[in-house]
Amino acid sequence: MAVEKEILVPDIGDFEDVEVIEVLVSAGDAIEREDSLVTIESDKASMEIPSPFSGVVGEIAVSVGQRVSEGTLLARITTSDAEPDAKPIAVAREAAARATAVDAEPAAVEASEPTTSDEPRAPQPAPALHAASAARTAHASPSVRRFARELGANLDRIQGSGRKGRVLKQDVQDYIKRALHQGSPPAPLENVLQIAPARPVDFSEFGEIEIAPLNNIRKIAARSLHRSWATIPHVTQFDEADITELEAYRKSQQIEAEKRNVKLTALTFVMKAVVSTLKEFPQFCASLDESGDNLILKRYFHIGVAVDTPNGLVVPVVRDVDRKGLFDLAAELAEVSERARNRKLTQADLSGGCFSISSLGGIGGTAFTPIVNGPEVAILGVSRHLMKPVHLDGQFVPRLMLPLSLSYDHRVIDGAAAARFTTKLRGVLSDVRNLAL
Ligand code: CAO
Repeated sequence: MAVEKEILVPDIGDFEDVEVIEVLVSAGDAIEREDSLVTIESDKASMEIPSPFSGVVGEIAVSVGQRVSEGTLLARITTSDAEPDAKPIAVAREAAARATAVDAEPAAVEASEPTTSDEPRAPQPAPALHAASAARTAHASPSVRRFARELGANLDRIQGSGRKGRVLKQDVQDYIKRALHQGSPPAPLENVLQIAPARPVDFSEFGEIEIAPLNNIRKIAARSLHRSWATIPHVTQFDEADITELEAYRKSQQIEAEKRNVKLTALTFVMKAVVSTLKEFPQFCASLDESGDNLILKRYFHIGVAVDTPNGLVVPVVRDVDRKGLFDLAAELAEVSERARNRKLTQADLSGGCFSISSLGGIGGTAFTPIVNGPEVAILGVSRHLMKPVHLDGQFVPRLMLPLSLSYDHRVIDGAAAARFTTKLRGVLSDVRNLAL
């Protein structure tokens, strides 16, 4: 008979109130005992929490960004009756210690290798984020895994000279040396771009330095920006919208905005104009599916807005922009960016976007090349508007021009479509009649 069991965060040593940075399973997944469920990360290290049972995942009770401690419910798993009760994870504390020792020398880490095949696996220091399979099967300490990952070497292909075939740092170095000396293309290297790793530089040789650890927001943003930059073929289309009339209209609404206690900036109009344009260009409001063979077209209009916070960039999502008026949107934008700056955003605030806007208009600059916020396929950059001489009806007239930078995923969007999109967008922004959007 099937039985539903709860999986709680086990004893994770001194780790408390740590952030979930990855959820590795989904509801409905059939999992084996010891399959990793989530990755958690403290300021010092990350680790994976394994399932103590085999079974089928029912509810996932945590999401990325949520903070957990020992005892927090992670998931419910439906197991068969035959599945033995989980043994307490007696080695968790050691595992946590190993995780904090991520940069320790291999020998020191090896001494604490505690797990036997009969025991549930303790939370594991996270292996490579993108090359996890290699790190999972080879025996190596976290520091050696990290070292191999940085060099793009697949641990599975390296013969370990340590106890029980454990791969040591020296083994990785020898492997890389051999690969380079063979003069052959670096086929054994897993780095698909086949770029030689940069030589480490000791900057203190050249002057005084200070080490500033990156906070979690920056680290998580860095990962997704890096993923998007490396996996999406980007092209950026530039354009300018004449917003002279729009600006006059915006100013005419200031008294009403003050009455409602909202700040009506150009960005609110851009959000509405983008949605109006997306309706005509549905492939910009889409994501590629996992196979890469199908485009998932979204019939809703949830727009991500990049917010600059003291802790780094975050992109909360404003939902159903098509159904909201300008003042409501302005109020929501102010509210969500305030929460972003106070680190009060939830995972729900950060998910579900169709298309993102990054506005640097309040700061400056003439144009930039924003990175697509994958799995979305396009992002609009907005720069500072400027009064410019524009040739109209045989003479130069001063017009307020808003620079637009549309980056898009060229696998999904053709250059001609992108040019049509920005042309439509500038048309919507330029014609004050569109303000009754
Ligand atoms: N041109 C000229 N001025 C502009 C403008 C534009 N395109 N857009 C806004 N402004 C003005 C506003 O009117 C406001 O003027 P006042 O102070 O005189 O009222 C001022 O600039 C500041 O605006 P704001 O930043 O408070 O408001 P916003 O609605 O334009 O933007 C938000 C809100 C949250 C998006 C913004 O504060 C922010 O964080 N921007 C940075 C986003 C970012 O970092 N992007 C880069 C990510 S990497 O791709």
